[in-house]
Amino acid sequence: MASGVIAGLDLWRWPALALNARNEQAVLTGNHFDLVIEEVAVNITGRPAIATAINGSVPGPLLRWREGDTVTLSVTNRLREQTSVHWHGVRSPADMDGVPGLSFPGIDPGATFVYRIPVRQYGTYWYHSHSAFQEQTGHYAPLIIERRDKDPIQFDREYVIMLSDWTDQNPEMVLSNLKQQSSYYNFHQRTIGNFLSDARKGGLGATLSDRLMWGAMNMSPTDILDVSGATYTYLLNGLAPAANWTGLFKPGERVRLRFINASSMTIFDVRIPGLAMTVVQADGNDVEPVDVDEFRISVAETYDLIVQPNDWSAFTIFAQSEDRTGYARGTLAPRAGVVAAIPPMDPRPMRTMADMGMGSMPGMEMGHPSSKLQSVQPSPGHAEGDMGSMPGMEMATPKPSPSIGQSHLPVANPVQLQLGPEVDHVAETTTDRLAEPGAGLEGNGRRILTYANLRARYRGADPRPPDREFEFHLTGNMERFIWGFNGRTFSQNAPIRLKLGERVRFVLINDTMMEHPIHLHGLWSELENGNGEYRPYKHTLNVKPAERLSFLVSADTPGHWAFHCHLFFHMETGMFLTVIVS
Ligand SMILES: [Cu+2]
Repeated sequence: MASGVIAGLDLWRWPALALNARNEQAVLTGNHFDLVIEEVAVNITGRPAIATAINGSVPGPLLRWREGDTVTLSVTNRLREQTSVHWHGVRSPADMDGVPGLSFPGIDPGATFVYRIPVRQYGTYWYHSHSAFQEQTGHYAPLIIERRDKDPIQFDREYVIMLSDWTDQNPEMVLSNLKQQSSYYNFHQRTIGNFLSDARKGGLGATLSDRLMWGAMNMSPTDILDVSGATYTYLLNGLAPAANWTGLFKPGERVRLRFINASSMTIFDVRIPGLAMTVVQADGNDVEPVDVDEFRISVAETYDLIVQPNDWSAFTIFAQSEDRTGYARGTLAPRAGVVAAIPPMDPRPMRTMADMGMGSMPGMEMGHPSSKLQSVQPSPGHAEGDMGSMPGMEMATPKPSPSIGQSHLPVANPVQLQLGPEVDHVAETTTDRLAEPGAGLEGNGRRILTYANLRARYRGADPRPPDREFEFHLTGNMERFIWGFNGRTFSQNAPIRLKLGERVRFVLINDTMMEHPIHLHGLWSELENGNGEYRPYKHTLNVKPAERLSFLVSADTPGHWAFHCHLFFHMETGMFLTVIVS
């Protein structure tokens, strides 16, 4: 089934829904908030389903806090299972961070838990469950913190644009399908027809060796996102595309759009055809304005943009999933009911040898599909793997990338990766990819935001260089759908221990061929992207396949903190660590 057919079917079902869909979102302000978590009946796709809602809606109510206040939030659990609320990107005391089993017990059925948070920041954030499968079933909502000082960003009106992915399937079933067959939701596997046409274009030998190589790795270059539009409906402020969430403007106004990706598994590419966008914040922190035509927003990230529509036309907010199996859509319009064209989706990206970490290896010999997995012991300085003696792909000894350009400290915990059930692939070469737009966005003629463009508006608060460096390999076995750090899953990994007050560097090395949005709770992640003291402060860093990047952390708040991939099913299957600051 082609994605166009899927989208077409959904559109066919949606018009009736569009009539009663809600365009406006509940907003709660002040410094005390009452939230109730309960199941509600919804109809998002044309079929009735049950969602986990906050105060009866999906997404839940927008909370507006004010920097400098202390807020209290009473959260009442009316579910039959435990719940929790995690304030994503908010620097709170650890026992208010809301991750059950770390510095917080969770909220039992029938119980009310009161969060108390001194608000020490501003910007666009969101909140969501950290319990069971609740986030995937609707337990998420936006959070805006207003600046105490005058906001240097000028705008006449603002809208929150919350993107998410909805499935009528039980998420436990989605995960079980992925575990049985990781390509379950991937209808774009290459066929014999593709093979013949590729062979005509690229020659039989090249095509055959390409197929053998991917086959030897049990991988497919069409593995872009694990869960696709085959089961997901992509939502903008809780509404399906045909329901067309609409925000109004008067021509000439500066409109601030606060984009939040509250998806469980979906990375979006966002543009508003006909409008230039100026990026002014990333993950809640001001950045030097960057003019773009399009940006990629990974799961859990937020970006604030200014647009200035100057005439009486409508504009489509178009957020296509990275794998191009569907899109979320809304409209900016000078009056209700006016719509603009929906652009066609871009071509589906394909993973490349660079994504495999094979970019710099000419003449790789393939054709050893049954070669045994080798254990590898990567360490800096042991970069020249003995390639000749190892068959196929599995000899991969990761090489430290020379391209970050930072002076590297001795690694605090040298990482040893064992190929086996938890790791099916290790990138041979990992590189700095911060200036690359990402899979599917190269060469489309549009100006794409990259991480290299993000320059903080203010100098970093902690000028100290790091004392220690920690290396984290992002690893997985795609076939078995197991994900982890350093070749181990959550239960196999010991916590990372930091001393209160110390300054450290975290190095992330992506040995997989998928993006991973890595989120460190409670502490800022200062991305080392070449902007010196003007490093952007982020809470979630999207790491590309075969990418190596680093960020600095000031361990200034004690407690047990979660450090995990924000792709929901990657976290669930092991890509989760505990960081203890004491
Ligand atoms: Cu991941």
